[in-house]
Amino acid sequence: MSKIEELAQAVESGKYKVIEGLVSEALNGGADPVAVLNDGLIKAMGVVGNKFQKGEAFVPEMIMAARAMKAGMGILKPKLAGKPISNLGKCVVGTVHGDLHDIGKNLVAIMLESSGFEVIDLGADVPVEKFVKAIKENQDVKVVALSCLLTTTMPAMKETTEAIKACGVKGVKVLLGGAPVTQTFADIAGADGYSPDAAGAAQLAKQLTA
Ligand code: B1M
Repeated sequence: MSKIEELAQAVESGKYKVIEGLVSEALNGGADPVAVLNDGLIKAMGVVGNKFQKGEAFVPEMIMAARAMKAGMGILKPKLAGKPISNLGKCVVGTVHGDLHDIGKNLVAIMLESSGFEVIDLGADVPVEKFVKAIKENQDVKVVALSCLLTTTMPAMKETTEAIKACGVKGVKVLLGGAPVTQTFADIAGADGYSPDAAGAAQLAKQLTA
């Protein structure tokens, strides 16, 4: 079994205490950080999610897996982010209100930062007003990246997008993403773009602000 497979199994089993060591071993053994992320951490989270859907795993298992993912990201983040190449302006990032999922949002923040944006991360379960306040209080906000993981919080994506567009600060691009979101939904919500993954979100942010 490869180190990455071992890592994925440990995340699936929620063995968060061994994750830092396994990520370090994989990296020291020459594994590509992006492969460690995609084939190790993210893949395992998908497996846990599928088990949850089938009633084979429950919320405590999801919490353990999320804790494992967080431990792994602590080691992986510096390898993924590197140093910002330039200052492309500010991006406000957050998971919309009602939604506590923040792992994908954190990845989006890392990718934006590594692309040269200054990231203002508002966290998860963020009220509409907090996004608007962040845009008004920080000059040079070019992009707002909104995340949601629940179908029930998709309306909050639309509500937040509409409030940002109506807040009086011109030129701010709104990007949407997260498992239930599609390009069609992003169009309906009035957003400027959609990306299925974190790397794509950073690319799109650069394109839209070039
Ligand atoms: Co929850 N959960 N969860 N959960 N959870 C899901 C999302 C679920 C799909 C599981 C399932 O049923 N298969 C399901 C949602 C079903 C639905 O709505 N259709 C679900 C549910 C039901 C729930 C609760 C309601 C469970 C309950 O209490 N009964 C509850 C809701 C709490 C709340 O938010 N109010 C809940 C709670 C939790 C935990 C707290 C236990 C934990 C979250 C911990 C945390 O985030 N700190 C958790 C977890 C871990 C999951 C799963 C297993 C993993 C999510 C994850 O982190 N994936 C998830 C199942 C799954 O996804 N397979 C599940 C890894 C992450 C890297 O992927 O966030 O999708 P993701 O990000 C991707 C892309 O989506 C994209 O980029 C990333 C990849 O590069 N992306 C963006 C994300 N945001 C973007 C923004 C962008 C662009 C791209 O901006 C432009």
